[in-house]
Amino acid sequence: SADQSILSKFQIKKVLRDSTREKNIFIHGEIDDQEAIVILEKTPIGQDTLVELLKDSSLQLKMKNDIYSNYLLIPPAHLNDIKTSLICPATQKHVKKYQVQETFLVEETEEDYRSITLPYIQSQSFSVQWVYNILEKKAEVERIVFEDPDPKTGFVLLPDFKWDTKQLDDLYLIAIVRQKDIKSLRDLRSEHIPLLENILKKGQEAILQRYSVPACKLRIYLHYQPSYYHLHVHFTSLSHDAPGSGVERAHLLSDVILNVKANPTYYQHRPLTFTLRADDNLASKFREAGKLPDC
Ligand code: M7G
Repeated sequence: SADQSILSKFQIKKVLRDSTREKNIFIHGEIDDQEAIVILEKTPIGQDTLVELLKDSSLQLKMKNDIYSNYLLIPPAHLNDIKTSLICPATQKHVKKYQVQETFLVEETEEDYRSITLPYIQSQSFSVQWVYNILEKKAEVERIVFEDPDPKTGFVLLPDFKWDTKQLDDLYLIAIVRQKDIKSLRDLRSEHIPLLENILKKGQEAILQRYSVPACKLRIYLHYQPSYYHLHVHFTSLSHDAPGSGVERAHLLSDVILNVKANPTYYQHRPLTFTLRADDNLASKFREAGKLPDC
């Protein structure tokens, strides 16, 4: 099929990022004259595959010294796969997103949001077509783990793009809200409390049911800034160091609920801090406004 041979047509232009620690590589290239990004990642050794891995692999001794030895273990093919993501056609903004870049911390006031961030979001954020495809059942239909059809408090829960669902070690799901007019954390007000509580409770229940992972093992949060300005909530395994789960980007859903309960317009008025990438157009806007004086 077309999908079988697609990577053989990939012409490498540049390696955007290469992490020996995360064991992944992000490559910019072209497929049939279209810009493309390929992400290759070695996945965790799932505990449930251990017995098979030790029993059915072939083993080559590489070195031995006293009590110490190294082997090369060659697993059966189905335990040796590489998670592969493809974005095609990719925009220049995708290329920037995956390129290693210097980052700056910036504090965005209510006024900065109105005068800098909002116009930027409206003019040049990523398309959310993929989100609408999920909500309208045009893509990933069979991957849905749970859905609540309520137009106000409803959402769709499914595995994130970054999770191949093969092992629970790096569990990663997202809940996409049905309402289309909530861009981000900044838009959340007291009227959204029932929505947020619904996502928290039913999301936890659905993950317990499907994956037997209890709420106390989950990190449930929103990103600010997100890449995609249609409200969604991240559910990641507490034991997995998911990218974007650090304090400069992740806002725990439980804290968000408490903040909005204590102050209905908390997220409209509070300055919010996040990082900007040096080559991001939003960084230029903040710099022009004098918000990054030393950077
Ligand atoms: P974000 O905070 O807006 O941006 O989160 P980030 O990608 O910079 O973290 C969006 C989340 O949606 C990320 O965790 C993505 O991996 C995930 N995601 C992105 N796309 C394009 C898709 C998709 O097509 N399907 C699914 N299931 N998840 C996606």
